[in-house]
Amino acid sequence: MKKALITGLSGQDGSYLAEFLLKKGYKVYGLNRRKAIAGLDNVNGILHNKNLEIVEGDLLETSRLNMIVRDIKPDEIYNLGAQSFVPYSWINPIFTCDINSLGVLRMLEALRSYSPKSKFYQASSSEIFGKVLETPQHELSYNYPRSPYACSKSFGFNITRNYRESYDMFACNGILFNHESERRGEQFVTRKITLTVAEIYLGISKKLTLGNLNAKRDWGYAPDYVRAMWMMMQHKKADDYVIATGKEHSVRQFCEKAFQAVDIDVEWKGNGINEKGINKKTKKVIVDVSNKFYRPTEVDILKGDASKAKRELGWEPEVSFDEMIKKMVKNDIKILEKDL
Ligand code: NAP
Ligand code: F7E
Repeated sequence: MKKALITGLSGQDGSYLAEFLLKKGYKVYGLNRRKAIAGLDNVNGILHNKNLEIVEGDLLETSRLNMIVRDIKPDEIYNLGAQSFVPYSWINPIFTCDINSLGVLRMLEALRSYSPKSKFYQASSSEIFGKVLETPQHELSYNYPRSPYACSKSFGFNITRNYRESYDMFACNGILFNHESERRGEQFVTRKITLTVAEIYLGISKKLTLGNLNAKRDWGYAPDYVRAMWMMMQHKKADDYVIATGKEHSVRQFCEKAFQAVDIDVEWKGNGINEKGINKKTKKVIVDVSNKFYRPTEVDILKGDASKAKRELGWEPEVSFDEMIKKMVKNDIKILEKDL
């Protein structure tokens, strides 16, 4: 039976990946850091699976990581653990880099010392392209990070490639563009929108307040993206791959689609901080803009070129942008209705 270690088990991707690997017959070890309240909601459905083992540990703690890798000697390690919220990386930049940069290096060093044959996947990010110099972005596009988070991920990307080349380790980077789902954290813009749309639909909230409506992202569906992680690890040689849909949408367009999912049409009036989204039927303001959600430096547009992953791995996304939004809104309505 193959053994996989996942850091970031409790997160969006970690939980989907654990389900995916359990279905494939893996023994899965999930790294989990201690919290006052368990916080394992995303993996509730698989917690009692005998092939899932929770391993206590933290990407900040070198000796514990060494011990885990030495004792388990996993066939595959998926390093998904991270401080993943971009705005928080300006509030706590050193903490962010300790987890997202040094955490990667700690894992690679643990592997090099105690399990050099383990395959390693690093959760790299389209944020490394930041202030893009070409569109769409591919594996060799220039890195121009625009936040401490993006800088930390750029280090993680580079050190993974360097260990692959220096020590002949099977270490690959998945450069994943934004991917969302029903399990997306509530602070990220997509989930914030679908949850507030569900609240407005149910009469719990009146208005959605956002930041930069013009920002454009290449949004895909998370379960499609964890499948790509596994495919990279089964490839004959380790490499770096962009995973993306190749289509970009603005935050404003995401909002329109989410409201359409509950039969509300939005029309826009004004610009920048004064822009408002108005319910066409009732004429009430249902979206406004606040400075609070703007960032010191913004990533205006991201759009990925996943042709290498399609050609070499045979990967294709299955769930469309529209389908994903409908799933997210529907699920948020279901969650809220339980408490009504
Ligand atoms: P997420 O939902 O925020 O999950 C992050 C995970 O990391 C959580 O399980 C969290 O555990 C864990 N973690 C945080 N600090 C840790 C530490 N010090 N030690 C060990 N684990 C720690 O993120 P996601 O969306 O699933 O993303 C997975 C990975 O892909 C992340 O590395 C992210 O940066 C990267 N990524 C995400 C996207 C995207 O669009 N989703 C795109 C590109 C790259 P707690 O429950 O304890 O907080
Ligand atoms: O912001 C704009 C915001 O926080 C998307 C992480 O998974 O993907 C994610 O990072 C855009 C930005 O994600 C609000 O300014 C407007 O331009 O959902 P987000 P992100 O920063 O793209 C990458 C690939 C990762 O690697 C990260 O880990 O939306 N925006 N108004 C807003 N964003 C938020 N959060 N909240 C707003 O109210």
